Amino acid sequence: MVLAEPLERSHQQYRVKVEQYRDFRRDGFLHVPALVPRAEVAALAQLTEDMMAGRQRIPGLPVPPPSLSVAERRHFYDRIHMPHRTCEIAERFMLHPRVVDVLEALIGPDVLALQTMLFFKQPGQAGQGFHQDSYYIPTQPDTLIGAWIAIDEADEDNGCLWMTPGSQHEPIYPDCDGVTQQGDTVLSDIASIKSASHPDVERNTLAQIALQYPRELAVPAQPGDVIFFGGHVFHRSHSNDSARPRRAFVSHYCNARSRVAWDHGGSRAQYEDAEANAMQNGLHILARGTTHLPYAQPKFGTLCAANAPELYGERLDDNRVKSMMGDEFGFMVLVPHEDVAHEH
Ligand SMILES: O=C(O)CCC(=O)C(=O)O
Repeated sequence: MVLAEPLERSHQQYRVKVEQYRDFRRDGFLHVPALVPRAEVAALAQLTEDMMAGRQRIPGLPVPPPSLSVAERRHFYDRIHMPHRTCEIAERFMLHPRVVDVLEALIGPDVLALQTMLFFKQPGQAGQGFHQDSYYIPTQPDTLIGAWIAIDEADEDNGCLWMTPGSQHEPIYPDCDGVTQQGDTVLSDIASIKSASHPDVERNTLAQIALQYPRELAVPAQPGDVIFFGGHVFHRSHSNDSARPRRAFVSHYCNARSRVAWDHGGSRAQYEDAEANAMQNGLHILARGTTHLPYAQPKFGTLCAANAPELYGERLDDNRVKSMMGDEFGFMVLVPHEDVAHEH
């Protein structure tokens, strides 16, 4: 009998410090420098070059016609959605073990991978105005988090991210302009805003709330840095006013015990039909840990909890209650509760 080789982690584990966990809770975001090796991020940069040149075809997306000039090709895409469902490279970065190490500590231990976006943001391309991600991707309970991987150096000139620290304590403001799927039809007694994500602060009325905060921070980043941000934090980016690209790969996740009705491109009816609303978790990939809810397998076989539970998933003795807690060395670790029977 041939015994299978035991699976091994491809990357050294990233250990989140208690201090970083605290920073994330205090500010609503966490910047982790050099989380993904620069050499690996080059594959994402190459993907964008290949797409713009028409060498790489992503199923379901148009290809720049050969008649376009180089400059026109650079503006052919601004961002693409959900590439992890059609492109191996995107799946690999969505499930990158070091990114998921951080997610495990911040919102885990069980992590469901929901969404991906590849931002091209070439010179002259627009930014995205103030918005809150949980408005677009609802999870119940709301445990949404984004992980923004810098492909290029990002700074104020080429349109880096800007965060409003402390705004993660705000509720979600529904958008009443009807542009997006969910609208505010069932939330008529809640203050609504208009035109979230619009770069013009006169039109995007979420800006009136966001700009009351004393600080808004630019978050410059180097290739391979990852910025994690909660689903309620106000954030935005400005247009790329430099001659350099500002590309980024962004994925969204939630705790794998949250119920997710969302699927990219789902219809409005999906949210209003009680039966359809039941659950879309089975479309999303279990990145880490375990869950009693349905989940999907990664299409291209990237190792994660769904297909390699012995490495990233079910842990020994799974009947015990466990949480991410701070240890005596100042790191976030998964700890069984020895004292669950104790009085609170
Ligand atoms: O990368 C950007 O310019 C905006 C990203 C963003 O706001 C998001 O992913 O929610």
